[in-house]
Amino acid sequence: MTSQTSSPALDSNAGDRAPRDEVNRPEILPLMGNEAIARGAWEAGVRVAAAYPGTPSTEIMESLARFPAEDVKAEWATNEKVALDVAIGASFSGARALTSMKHVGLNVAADALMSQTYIGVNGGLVLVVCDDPGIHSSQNEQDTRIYGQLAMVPVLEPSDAQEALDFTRLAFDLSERFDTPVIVRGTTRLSHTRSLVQIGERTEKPSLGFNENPQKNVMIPGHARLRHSALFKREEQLRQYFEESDLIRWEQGSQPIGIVTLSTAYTYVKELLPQAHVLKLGASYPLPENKLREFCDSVERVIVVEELEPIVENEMKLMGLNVEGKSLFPREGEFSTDVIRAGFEKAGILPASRSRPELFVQAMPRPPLLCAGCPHTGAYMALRALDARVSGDIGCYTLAAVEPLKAIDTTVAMGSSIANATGMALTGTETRPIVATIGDSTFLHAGIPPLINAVYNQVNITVVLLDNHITAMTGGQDHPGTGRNLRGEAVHKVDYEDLIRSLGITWIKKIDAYNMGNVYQYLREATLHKGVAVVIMDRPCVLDPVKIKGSSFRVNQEACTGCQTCMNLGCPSLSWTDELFEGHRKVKIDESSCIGCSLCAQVSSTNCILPVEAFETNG
Ligand SMILES: Cc1ncc(C[n+]2csc(CCOP(=O)(O)OP(=O)(O)O)c2C)c(N)n1
Repeated sequence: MTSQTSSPALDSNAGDRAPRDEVNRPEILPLMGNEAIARGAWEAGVRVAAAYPGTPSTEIMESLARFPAEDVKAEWATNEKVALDVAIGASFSGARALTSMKHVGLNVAADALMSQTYIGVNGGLVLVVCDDPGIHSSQNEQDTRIYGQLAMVPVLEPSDAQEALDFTRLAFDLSERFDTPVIVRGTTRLSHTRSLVQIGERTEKPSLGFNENPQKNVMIPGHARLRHSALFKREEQLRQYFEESDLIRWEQGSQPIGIVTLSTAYTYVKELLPQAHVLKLGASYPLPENKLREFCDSVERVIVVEELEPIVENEMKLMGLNVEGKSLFPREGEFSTDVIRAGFEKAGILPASRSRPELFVQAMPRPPLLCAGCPHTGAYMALRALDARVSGDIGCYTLAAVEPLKAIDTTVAMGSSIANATGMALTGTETRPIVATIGDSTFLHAGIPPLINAVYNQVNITVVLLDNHITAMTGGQDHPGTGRNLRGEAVHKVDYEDLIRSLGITWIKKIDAYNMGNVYQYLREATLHKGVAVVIMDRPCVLDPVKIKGSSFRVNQEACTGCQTCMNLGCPSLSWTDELFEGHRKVKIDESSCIGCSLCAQVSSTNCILPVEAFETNG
């Protein structure tokens, strides 16, 4: 399952690549930011691209996979570090390479980045990292630009889809010219906004071949010390470049106010203060100090408008420049025209707005819910009944932490569940059975080392592997456990039972996640086992590859006592009747959304839920 695109040249499944002459035609297309990034990389002659999915970055690799296979090998990797290392390997071999990830993915990949920045590149190496201001779909809100400073690699900051293409293309040139990995930083707003983009042709980059240079390619202390000094020279060269580059754009205004801004914040500034002087930074690291000084000298007051952390503001203050920024704008959450307007009002630059009529009807807040028939539901229902201490992980199943399932006690980061459970077990103070729950994609991403560690350290924990045969949370991407790659080709499929057994675990049960009797029974048995026990919940996601729909179920209203057991599943197809029957409501099922998983019928205490056919035959 891949995301939709509207680009004629790109509009196909990842498996069906577009013919070469079709994609090479220059034209103007409406592209999503992520598609534009993919296009920019392809035009730059990228040969190898690898990623692990993560909102808002996922469509970059899906889009790249639609370009001709002979141009670019675009692959899903098992995690972001693996993806970056694959790209690094391709760069070593002289090809242009790209990896893309969400902001937290860079935490996983950071170890490799922090060495690679010393090594530099052979073929151009670009990391596209997409931040999630406002935490629409993540576990935190960190600002990738701090990694740019830490790794001393240039960070380019497109503000719209055209720049997404242009900056990505340029990033490869900068990478080779300055011998550095380059970060192209996006945000949700950039990734998922669509606008008209002038596309170009692909520039073929013949392979540079492997560069035999152990002093540069092998990071042992003696080499790393020399390379560390090279970073400071490189930083200075990049600074000089940005001083002159048109990535830094000074837009003359008629007001005595100067705004320094970047990324999508630029577009809000232009909308609100069309008359201000604007210094638009196409790159946030390293900063062009002379240009910034000149700009500050030319206006009476300088305000920095940047989403998330005060990176540019603090740097400018360190330069001794008198600027304002986070005293006016929040350091958290996503920017919008309203947020920026409020800051300018506080600064006295815009008149305080009267209470404005609501322009949009606010959508009713909806609680996050697992899908009707989600195979993760039963396991959590059972774990609640077992009164287990559940360490959770990241995936659709994280939603079982909230009402009504409320069956997860902790969730930290991808792959944390098993080691968190291990730590709980090591304390010896937990009286409840300790259970880690983890999805199949997350298990392959970062769940295997902690499972080895749990066996090694001889703890008593149960691991529930929620195998829905897909990466559901990010839209249904394949992974090594699905037996298909990004191009839709059949590849080796990981056998979880064999894998887990090979780690020294003897208690393994694979069960159908829809068989509630087995789910209760085997989870209970697993928690009584001494050592590490693994239960594999085996059932495909209801949305993969198309929505699965079996026979719907219906409530026999006469028999329903309103006992609530079925409602505890949190299934969105179930709701209470509006009318009262002898003082209480009964349950009804929306038959159009019910997919017939039968979980509600199985847990019902009065056997009042039956397939619709049962009602039809009984009249
Ligand atoms: C480090 C990191 N990379 C990527 C993501 C995005 N992401 C969230 S959950 C998830 C995987 C979910 O797949 P799975 O574990 O199989 O559970 P499912 O959603 O299918 O139930 C991904 C890729 C993330 N949150 N953190």
